Amino acid sequence: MESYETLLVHEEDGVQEIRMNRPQVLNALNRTLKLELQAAVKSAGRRADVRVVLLSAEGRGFCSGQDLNDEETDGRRSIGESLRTLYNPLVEAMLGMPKPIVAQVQGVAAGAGMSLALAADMRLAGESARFVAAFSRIGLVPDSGLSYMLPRLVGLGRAMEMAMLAEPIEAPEALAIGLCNHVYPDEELAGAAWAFCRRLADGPARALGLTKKALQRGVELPMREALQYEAALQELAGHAGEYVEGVAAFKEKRRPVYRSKV
Ligand code: T3D
Repeated sequence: MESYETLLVHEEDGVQEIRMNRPQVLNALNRTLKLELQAAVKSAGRRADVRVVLLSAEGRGFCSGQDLNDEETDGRRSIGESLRTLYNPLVEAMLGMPKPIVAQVQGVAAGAGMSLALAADMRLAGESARFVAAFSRIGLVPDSGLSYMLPRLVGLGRAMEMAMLAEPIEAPEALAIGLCNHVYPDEELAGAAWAFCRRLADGPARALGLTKKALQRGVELPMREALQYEAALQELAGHAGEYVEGVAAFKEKRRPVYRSKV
């Protein structure tokens, strides 16, 4: 396994935890962290034995977004270039990976840190979690996929308000509006996240990868194309051993055992 300067990586039972490790700045994204996240996520995507990725963070915050001390902020630097080379490939790797990614969010997820949480497939939050679309606070616009993911998760009007006023959305509200999937007491969050990921890792990895694709495309396609796309994916799933095992387990009244890799 690779070693990193700004990440801690740990694997067990088909789950790979990628933990951001710059707690002193609430895991602000400096160049090294962005490059290492990109490398780690791509590597997890390629590894057949990694069935689920857990994106987590060290310390009291999940991620405070772009490290404001790491780059010039005098208005002359090309932020577009920074997004195209450092942030967008990471977000694309997360969305394109045919495996579930779960974000474990405690404390603040701000700016591009919120975008990363939203690029995960599911979000488990601690009671301390707060999501802040901080971009407008410093005169920027939503980036790193936030403008794409946020309206899909919470609806256009709500997303507009969050992006323009940049007020923190606390855990109970985040749960109520679908910004996170579950909220746990902070001290139980890590255990709950691992249990959640282990359940996913016990599932039919190939079918879950296709499910991710189906739902991502389902929110974009016209109804007829969505039906066609489902049929095409189901054709793939139906010819894989997971389906045979799933039905056999049902008939034999036992739990299915899925060993397929992705
Ligand atoms: O290339 C590009 O620029 C691409 C663009 C990327 C898009 C973005 O992500 S834009 C958004 C950038 N992020 C922000 O604007 C957030 C800035 N931070 C904050 O507003 C607050 O720190 C938080 C709301 C996130 C948390 O507040 P709080 O009170 O819980 O903590 P704090 O005391 O402000 O922060 C703790 C430390 O972390 C502090 O350092 P210190 O004083 O203890 O030495 C603070 O300076 C540092 N810190 C927090 N956020 C960042 C940071 N240092 C660098 N960059 C940060 N983003």
